[in-house]
Order: sequence, then structure tokens, then C-alpha cells
Amino acid sequence: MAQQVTFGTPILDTEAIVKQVQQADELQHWQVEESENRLIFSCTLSPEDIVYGLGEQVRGINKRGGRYVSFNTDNPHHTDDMPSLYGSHNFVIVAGKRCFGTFFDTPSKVIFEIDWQNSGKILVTCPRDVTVTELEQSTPYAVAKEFLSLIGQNFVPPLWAFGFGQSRWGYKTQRDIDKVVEGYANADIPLDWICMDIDYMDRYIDFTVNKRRFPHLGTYAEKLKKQGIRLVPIIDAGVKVEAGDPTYDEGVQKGYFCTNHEGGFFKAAVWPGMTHFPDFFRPEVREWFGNCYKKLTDLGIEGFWNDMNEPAIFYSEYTSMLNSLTSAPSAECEKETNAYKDYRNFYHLVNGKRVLHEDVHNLFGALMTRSASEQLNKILPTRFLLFSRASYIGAHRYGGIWTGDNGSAWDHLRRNVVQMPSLNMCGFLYSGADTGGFGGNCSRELLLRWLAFSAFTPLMRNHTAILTRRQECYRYSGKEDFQSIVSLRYKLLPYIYSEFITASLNGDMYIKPLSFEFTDERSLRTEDQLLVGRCVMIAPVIEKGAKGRTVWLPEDMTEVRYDGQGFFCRQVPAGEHYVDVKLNEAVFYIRKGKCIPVGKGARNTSELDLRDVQLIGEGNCYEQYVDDGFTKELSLDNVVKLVK
Ligand code: MIG
Repeated sequence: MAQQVTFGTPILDTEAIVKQVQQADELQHWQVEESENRLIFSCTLSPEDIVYGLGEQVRGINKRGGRYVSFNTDNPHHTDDMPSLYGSHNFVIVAGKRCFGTFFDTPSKVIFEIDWQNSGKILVTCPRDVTVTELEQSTPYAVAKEFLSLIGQNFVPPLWAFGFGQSRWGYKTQRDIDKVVEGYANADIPLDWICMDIDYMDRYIDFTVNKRRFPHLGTYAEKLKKQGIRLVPIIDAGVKVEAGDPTYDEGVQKGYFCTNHEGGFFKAAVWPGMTHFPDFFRPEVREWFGNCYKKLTDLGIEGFWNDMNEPAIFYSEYTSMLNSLTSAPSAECEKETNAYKDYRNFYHLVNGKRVLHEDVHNLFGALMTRSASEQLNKILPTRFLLFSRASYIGAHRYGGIWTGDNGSAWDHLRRNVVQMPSLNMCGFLYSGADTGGFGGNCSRELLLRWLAFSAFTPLMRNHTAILTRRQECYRYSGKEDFQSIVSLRYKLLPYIYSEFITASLNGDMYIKPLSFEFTDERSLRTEDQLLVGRCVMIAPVIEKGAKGRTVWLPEDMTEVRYDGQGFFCRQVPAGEHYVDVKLNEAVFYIRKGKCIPVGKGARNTSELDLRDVQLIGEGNCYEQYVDDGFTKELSLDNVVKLVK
């Protein structure tokens, strides 16, 4: 049962929640106090309580012991004490003797101190205008499912978006992309899509294509599509100040850009140099900007990634002027980046009223995603791929997200593991990290282990930064090992696709913590094993140099080992086991009494037959969701019952 209380007068409806909840006069679990123009919600924790949630945030599945700040930030240093990343997902679940969830819905900064410095409490510091929704259920899993049903069905991309994607900041020309296609084909490693990072554009101007680098993008995209490969260009939030560019000219003429304190257009430097930001808070601006994607869909493009939409800002005259006036660093605990200062000189029009960016900051990226998604949905007859860097709860209905600029380090692989179930609780089922790591140089061992984990995440993309070691699978020695892991993904696609869409239609999670299904003491504390769909448990190897790992089985399961040749199954009793996992192998578990469909694999999804499967595992029957991979008509009527 859900109860909702609104404090103050919210500036706007964040539209995070789509279903009405019951009104209540007071909160059941929180004390509220007013302090310096903020509201502080507090609740006492028992020693055994586990606190789940907060989506993309760092540290672990259990959020106890941390301080987290919801304020979307372009931050490449993903350490465990970094308070803010790209998304703000203000939903927590407290699970112990009592069990409840709470969503703090407000578009501005929220601070969560969760048993911070062993306080034995949760303190949530919010702006005065906030709507608080409490959910009461008997298990954390039930709370999560109720929340998912309130916030609405998540975005579902086409089947090809569940294939493997390759990306690198630094592919500049058609020739660079050709080399990737050839590299994968020659190494016989499956591939479905390739990202085009900022260099495909003409001087980083949105919705342009550099004619020298891609003389005929339309013809080229069609040619690749015939080979089963799709191109996924990046779109940045800032529109270059460039008279003569149609996006800029129209935006200026119609007054569609955000303004500054003097009433002119807010101006700040990002990749293209000086830019203006579309005012995504206005419906007409969303419609206009989203329609600009048509320039690329007309060329056969069916997928995009939205970047820099926190929004990231490199420089502005305003902040450099401010900086020259004040030299002392801010006393605030969080480092005030220059962008934070810009957010106080940057205005939106919300329902005709001028609103300071800082007060609605966390919705900016979400509304960019909405802008693209709503128009792409009108433009294209089929489903499309869309994922964003910045997000807020509710944006999951419009697109997926990736977890931003991580690094090529073992700790970042571990963080990816704990982020996935937390993101799922907040609606972001289509998500994943830069496999192999964005910053830094990825070793062969790390890439193989990371791929073996990403093989189970809906978004499986290898992406890395400019100037790092080449990170495409075929650039490493022993291509058979990469072939083995990536082809496993394609053999599992009938299961992954079926589970993803079934979860989406049922308001369920696709990736869950072990503790959402098993309540033994060990499962409650396990953070390096996850449940994937209704039938699978994974226990990824995330330690450098490890030849295997210890796995906790809360029940008897079927162990499945895949080494590139075939699936080897054996029954394993409940309890603790040590398993060897070679670098070319993936080991996963099928739950007691369950079975899963595995296919023949393919070089890409255009050659994949979702129906041509065999059932492995102890059970006799599996309910498989199948469709053509493109249709917008998603329905549980597409479920077929398979029997051994
Ligand atoms: O300032 O477009 O997170 O994935 O490769 C860096 C270049 C801008 C940040 C994204 C990253 C992308 C990069 N972008």
C-alpha cells in the first residue's frame, strides 16, 4: 500500500510517478524537521536493517555507511566515496523486521546519509518542496515491484540492442568503422552495433554529419544494416552557437534556449565551443529538438545515445568572472565545480514561469531523453535504441542509461555488479556500464571477465576513451577466448530477451539481489552474486588473477559451464562451493526446478532465431516471450509455453 505526502509547493510535476497513490496526512516511518530552509527526514535503523536503492549510486547493494548526494554530475572518478554521479534516483527500501520503501520526489539536490558515521539513522535532506511516497509491503522485493508499478513500464529497445555493441571515442571516419566491422568479422566474434562518438559530427554541431569523414552516411548505414550492423550516433545536449546552423538558427529565432539572469541566452562552452542549451522543460522545445533526430533517422539510423546532459559544462565567462573575484574554495563538503555556479545563472520556463536551473537540475537529462524518445516513437514505425547518461526516476520510460565514465580497473567491474540491481529497483532495466572501462587501459584478463558479466546485462557495450589502449576484442591475443564469451551472449539471447520483456510487462526487475528471493543470512549479505531473470543466478569473477571463486548456493542448482563449445551442466547441492572459472569460460546457475532456453547463437541478431532453442536445467517447462524483435506491440500474448 502506498501513501503520499506533499510538502511545500512543487515547482512542477516531475511526472516520475504515473499511477495515483493514496493520500495520507502523515508519514509512517519518517520524522520531519525544518532546518535552514530545508526539510530533514529521519528514521532510525535497527542493526539488521538493509537499505537498498539509490539506482546508479556507488558503494554497494546495501547502502548503509554512506553519504550520497542526488545532483547529476559529470564525474569520471567513480570511487566509493564519490557522492554524485550522472543520475538521481531518490528511492530507498529499508528491509529488516519491518519493510518499507520511500521515494523523495523533487528535481533539486537531495542528500542521503544512511547510517553515515554509524549514526544508526537515515537522514534525508531535501528542498522544502518535495513529494514523499511511502510503500509498505512484507518483503523488499514486493516493495520494489510496487514502486515499479507506480512509475510505469520501462523502455524496451529492439532485439538488436540486446546484441553486442562496440564503441570508442576516437572513431572518426567511415574507414575507422569499417575496420571495426572487419575486425569482428575476421575474428568471428558476433557484433550488432557500433557507436559513433562526437567525431562524426561537423565541428561537434548536433544533427550534422562531417561530409569528409562520412560522405554518404545514408548509403553507408544501409550497407552495414544488410550485414546486420547498426550505427548508433551520439547527441550532445549543447547546441553550438553558430549562425547558419539550422538547429541554432531556429532555436534562437523561436526562443527555445535556456536564458541567463540578464534574460539573454545562457551560453557556456562544451565540445563545440560556446553552446546554448535547449529548454527541455517546455513541451514545444521537446517536440522541436526530438524532431531534429529525424535528420539522422532519414539516413537509416535507429539508435542514439544522449550525452553531456547533466548538463556538463566546461567553461563560461560568467563562472570565470566569478572565480576571478573569489579565490577561496567553497566551504561546502562537495566540491563546487564551475558547472554548479553556472546552474545559478541559468533559467528555464516552467509553465510560463522563470525557474532557476539549480532548482530543477536533476530533471534536465531526463527531459532530453523524453524529448528524443517521444519524437522517435512518432518518427519510426519500429522500436529504437536510446540511452542517456543523465537521468531521474521516470526517465526509464523513455530510454535506457549507461553508467558513464568508469575506468579499466577491477573495482569498476565490481561497482557495475552492485549498480545493476539498484538500477533495476528504480526502473532502469535497460542499462549497463562501459565494458572494459572507459578511462585507462584494459588488460586482456579484465576485458574477458567483464564481458562474462556484461553478457547478462541488457546493454552490453564495449566502450573506451580516446588515447586509451585499443579495446576492441579482436585487438587482444587469443581471439577464441573472446569468441567464446561473446557468443555465449548470443546463445543466451532467447532467455535474456524473454526475461527482459516479461519483467518489463509485469512491472518486475530483470536483475535482482540474491536477498530478494533468499532470506538466509548469507544471501542477505551477498553482493557479488545476482539473480538474472526468473531462472538464473550469476557469480561473476571480479578479482584480478583469480582462477575461480567461492559461490554461495542458497538452494540446489544446476551449474552451467560454457567454454565456447557447448553447455556442460551438473547438479550442485545448496551450500558453499569453490568453482574454477577459466578466462574463456562463463559459469552460471539455473535455479532449482527451472530451465532456460538457449539458442544456436549467431553472428548478429538478424541471423538469430529466437524460436530455435533447447531447454537446459532441471525443470521441464519455460514460458518464452518471442516476437519479431521490432514491433511496438508488446504483449504477454506473445508468450509461448515450451516443454522438454
Ligand atoms: O567529455 O563524447 O561519457 O562516453 O565517449 C567527454 C566523448 C564526452 C563523455 C561520455 C563518453 C564519450 C565522451 N563524452
